[in-house]
Amino acid sequence: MQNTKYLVKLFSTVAASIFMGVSLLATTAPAPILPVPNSNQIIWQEREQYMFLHFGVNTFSDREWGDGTESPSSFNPTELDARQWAKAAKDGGFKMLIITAKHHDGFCLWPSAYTEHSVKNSPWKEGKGDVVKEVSDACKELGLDFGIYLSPWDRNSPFYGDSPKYNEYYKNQLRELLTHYGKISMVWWDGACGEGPNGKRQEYDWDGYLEIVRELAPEAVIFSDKGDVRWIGNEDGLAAETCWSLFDPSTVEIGGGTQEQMGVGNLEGDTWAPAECDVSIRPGWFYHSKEDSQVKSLSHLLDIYYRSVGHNCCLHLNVPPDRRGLLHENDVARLKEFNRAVSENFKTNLAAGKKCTASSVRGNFSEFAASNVTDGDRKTYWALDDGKTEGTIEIDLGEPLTFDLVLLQEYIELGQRISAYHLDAWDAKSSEWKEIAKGTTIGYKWILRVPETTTHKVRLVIEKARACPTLSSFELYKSTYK
Ligand code: FUL
Repeated sequence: MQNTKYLVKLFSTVAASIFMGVSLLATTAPAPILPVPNSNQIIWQEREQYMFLHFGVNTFSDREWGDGTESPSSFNPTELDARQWAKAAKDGGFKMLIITAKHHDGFCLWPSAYTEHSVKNSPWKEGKGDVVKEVSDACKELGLDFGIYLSPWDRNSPFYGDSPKYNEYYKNQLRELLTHYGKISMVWWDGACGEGPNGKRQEYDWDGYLEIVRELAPEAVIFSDKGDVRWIGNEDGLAAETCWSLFDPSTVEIGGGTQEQMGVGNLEGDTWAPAECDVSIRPGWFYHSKEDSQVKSLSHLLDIYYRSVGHNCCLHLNVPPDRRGLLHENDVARLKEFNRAVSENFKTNLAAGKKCTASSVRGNFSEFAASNVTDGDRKTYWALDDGKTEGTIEIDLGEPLTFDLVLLQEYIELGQRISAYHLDAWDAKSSEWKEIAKGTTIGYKWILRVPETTTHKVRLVIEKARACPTLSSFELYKSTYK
């Protein structure tokens, strides 16, 4: 008996050492520094931009927040066409649509079996319509991902404030949405909370809600103050000059996160929770005809783009359908312009395939060569040896070229590492390096807008990092649209 035990132990020790030896030989890559993104979060981040659709009874009452007393008969779009929404999103370069299946007024855009306050009691399609289905079908048809906003705050439900009863109601609605419409890629939770008709404040069962999403929509990321994706802390679509995807959820209450807590993230955070920048293309979230002339300008949207997608976040741009059930012509035209401008500005990477050299390369392995940053492949990266947290990478353009945008990416699969850097351009006249930009974080993507610079050499100097840095892109562009 003793002998058998000994042999089993010996065998497992030998097997473990062989396994470790093999994996050490096979992985020369830097060890991940925690926290790191999961696969859903990577897919989310790579979408970069997706669209919000605020639509419901507010569209017809001309309000931003309904109080729950609106009659379902007010909901009557005359030409609703979710394909038009999806097409406009696609033409704008957006990869996913998120619909307000239920906003704070409690009106449901799908025929929920748990309430009468829904499209089923509206004149639209004689009560036989389902907006959520139309949007999810349009997304499938046009190859977009689809997600839902389901407001926990419900000013119509008689159960609201009777906490267990309302939680059950909310969970039932979640189940309906997560099982009837195919793949759900995002669940968007607003933290707003109020009192019910009984004068009591509703206590949400966030853990219970979460369990349902994980079970029924395993591919979905959850937007919440304590979610897979956090809020950037403002509704202007703008991230700060430092933006960590690392976060410490214990510092916030759901619905209570401030810009200071949410914006920068936490260098010491133990959770990967990158930020989303949400903003409306118009002043309001819902459609109001008086705002037809207030659609954000192209330069405003570009500024938002640089400070959201270009600041390690995703952009969630709201474009509200109007009373016809169409996106307004002005918004559709602006979306097209926006996509044209972004595509044009980032069309020609002046550094592509140019000669790159670095202060050092991890183990001198070609797998981690400096040239990985100019090969246009996010999955290949330059890396330094363990313990090295400073380094320089230089691109020789071969001739003087002019740029005003610099795009940097870390290989976030191994964690976000870099915390301070600067960018130098070679000044041929004085034969010295001149600093043209300074930064802190990079993460998935950071875009630096620099003064128009003409040079034949640029370098990135990494000054500080949480662990040996990885860099997958170092690209230079000259913008056409400002
Ligand atoms: C806020 C809501 O109160 C607004 O109406 C809108 O839905 C926005 C996206 O979130 O908290």
